[in-house]
Amino acid sequence: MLLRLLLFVASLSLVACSDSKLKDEDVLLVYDSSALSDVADKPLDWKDDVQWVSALPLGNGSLGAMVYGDVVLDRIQLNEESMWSGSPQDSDNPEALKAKDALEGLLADGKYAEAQELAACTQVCKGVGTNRAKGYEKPYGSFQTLGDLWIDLKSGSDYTNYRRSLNLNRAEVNVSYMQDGVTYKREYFVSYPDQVMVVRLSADKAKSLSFTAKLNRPERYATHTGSNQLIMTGTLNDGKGGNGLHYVARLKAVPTGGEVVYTDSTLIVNGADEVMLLLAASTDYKLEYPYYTGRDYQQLTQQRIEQAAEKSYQELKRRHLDDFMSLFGRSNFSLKNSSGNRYFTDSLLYMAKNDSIDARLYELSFSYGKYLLLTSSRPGSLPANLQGVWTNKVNSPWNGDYHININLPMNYWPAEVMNIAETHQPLFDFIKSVAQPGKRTAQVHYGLHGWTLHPCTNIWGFTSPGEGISWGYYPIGAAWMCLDILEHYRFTGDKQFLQDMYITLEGAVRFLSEWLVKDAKTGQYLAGPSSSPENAFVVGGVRSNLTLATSHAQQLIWQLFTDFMEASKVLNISSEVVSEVSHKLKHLTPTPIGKDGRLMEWNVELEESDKGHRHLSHLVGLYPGHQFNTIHTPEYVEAAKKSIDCRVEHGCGYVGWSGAWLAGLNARLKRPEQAVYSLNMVIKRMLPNLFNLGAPFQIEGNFGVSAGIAEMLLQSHIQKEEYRVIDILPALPKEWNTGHFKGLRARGNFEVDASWKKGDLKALKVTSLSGNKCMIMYKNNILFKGELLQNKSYKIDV
Ligand code: FUC
Repeated sequence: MLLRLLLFVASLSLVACSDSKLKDEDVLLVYDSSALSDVADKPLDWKDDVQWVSALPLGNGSLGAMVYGDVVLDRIQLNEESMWSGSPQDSDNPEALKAKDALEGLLADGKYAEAQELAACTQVCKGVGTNRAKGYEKPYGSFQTLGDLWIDLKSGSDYTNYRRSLNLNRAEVNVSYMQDGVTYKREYFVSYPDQVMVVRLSADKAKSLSFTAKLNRPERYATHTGSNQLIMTGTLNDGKGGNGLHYVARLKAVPTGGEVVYTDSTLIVNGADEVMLLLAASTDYKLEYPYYTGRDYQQLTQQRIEQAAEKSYQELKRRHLDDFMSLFGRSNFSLKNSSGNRYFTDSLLYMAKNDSIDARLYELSFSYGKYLLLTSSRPGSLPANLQGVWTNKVNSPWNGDYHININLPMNYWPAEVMNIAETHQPLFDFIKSVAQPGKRTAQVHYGLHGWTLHPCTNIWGFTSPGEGISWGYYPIGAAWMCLDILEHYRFTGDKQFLQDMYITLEGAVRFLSEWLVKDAKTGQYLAGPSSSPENAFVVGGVRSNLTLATSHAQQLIWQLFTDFMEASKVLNISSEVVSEVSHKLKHLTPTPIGKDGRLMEWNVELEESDKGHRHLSHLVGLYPGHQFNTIHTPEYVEAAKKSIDCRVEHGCGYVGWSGAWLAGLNARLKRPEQAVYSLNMVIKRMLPNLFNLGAPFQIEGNFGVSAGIAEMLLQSHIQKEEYRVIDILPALPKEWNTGHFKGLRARGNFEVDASWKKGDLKALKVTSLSGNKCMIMYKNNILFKGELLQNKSYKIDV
């Protein structure tokens, strides 16, 4: 490490005047030290976690792999998106409805402590719910590791020239080293078109490859051989004392030279020149309410592996690269003062932790979020969960589930702006699916129409509240989940999609519209009993969480209703729900501003128990929502600044996603230095493989950072009359003095490229993919106002 740092210092001037243009193949995480193998036999302890977050992630939405790349005993930790324990459960609690009116009454009278007590025994799920994040042996379940592929090369002699890298542009890991005069290479990728993982081992001397491969997992597995494959199968715990999902993983070797022998527990290769390993895996899970099962996983995986084995390595690779590079390459971001790839990723991180953030790390962070979304969320897959598609545990942190009160929404913040809207599809399929059990929850808990869900959900359609009020009572969940629907439409202009999602959107709207409480004095509409995740206030020394009309709930409802009205207008739909929502939207009680000028978190001035709380829930209307913005609501913008500054002053931002959220908020406030400061908080704490550190690894911080960077470069959330406002470099910090971005998307279906030098915009190209009107702004000046013809690129005078 020391040597690398010295090299860095010595070559700084060289870096500064070098050509900073990012070449495709430059988007790399690169390491020169081998992952350690001394913890290989202890798969679940903390030491292993340290190794795990040094391993390099690959994936295709459904399959995930973490490549350790060790010379002697390679380990590839495996995931399959639906490896979930648990099973469907009825956890809706009829006691909730009986107490609903009393709860509203107590809150209307300001009797918060009593309300909290009543809620604690009524407004929670029936049964054990998520089991407070230890759901793996309960019906709630947990996302689990598929296990490990071990490749034991049994060669203990010294090696040199070790290098391990992850090429983000090609979604490929490479390992190379020299041993006994032979250069060995390994290439790993997970193919979306062929739905298999491919590992090629090669050497520059014939017959040099001999190894034994195994598959195992921490529990519930057996291996056998058949059809020239090593096969691992098992059933997962259903959480009710029986068996849940069935799974299979199949491993096959295609050698050049040498021989392959399969036993019931191993795949042995002797004296090959080169070997291609193929792995396919699946469970019998189906995203179909109410049973969630029925996929022919055996047949599917058998077909996938045999079809892949008929193709050459080159063909599989070409198909993988054609698919991945065409998506990844649509956008990029590059800074002039970046060091390119001269420095190893761990050196860049080491410097960052010592307050010297190389511009390269911003570029990598931007690209990494894009990479991780493309590898954990693709059409046909489940959405990216709390850890994307990667976990090495049987009980993942927070069950590796879907948290709605920030984490799942943040996962998708970069999807549209980074021009990879395809990654958004799994979220929409999932929303449609949870809307079904969510209908039952809306009826049982609230006696209302439509559907809802609370802060935690899983692949089994769990939509009830959690078992604790402070975090688990969140009737507003569907509102946040559904915001992505209109965002996708605004970015793509896809009316068919909007039509397809309308009923689901209407269901969420219907529930919330009925849930509103009319204030007898003002006639305004207040959100029902709700929390401001996961903050508390203190009254008379007692901590409570619930009030009517929390700012968070009011803002989400405003956004959802606004979105619904827009969708109804686009689709030319008028209905009773539309008229009702149009009326209620006009009479929603506004977010109040406090005596100290801050945007208030609750609808009366209450002292927050944690002034630096990590959640920024009462600012959701500023970002990612559109309710508050610099053009239409300057007074709220000022109040938001005060709220944010107070939060930061008291320590907010040190949880990855929280810092990333602050970056986006500050970008919307056009505060570049605060935005980059927020990003730095997250970047400095990244794990060795650049995974975001939540408390353990949580992926939404990675996505939030990418989205935050994009928000600093380009904004399009404001519609002014018939013009979409496209703001170029709205929050450019001095650290990013010279650079360019390409292929970012703006709402209204525009694609934008820009370059700048010494802080000034130098070139700008805008393409309208729908032929829409826009107003292009730079530093508060209008560069262009008018209509752009469809599919024509315009160079805008700067
Ligand atoms: C929310 C957050 C926690 C964590 C969890 C997964 O509940 O408050 O910090 O991110 O989700």
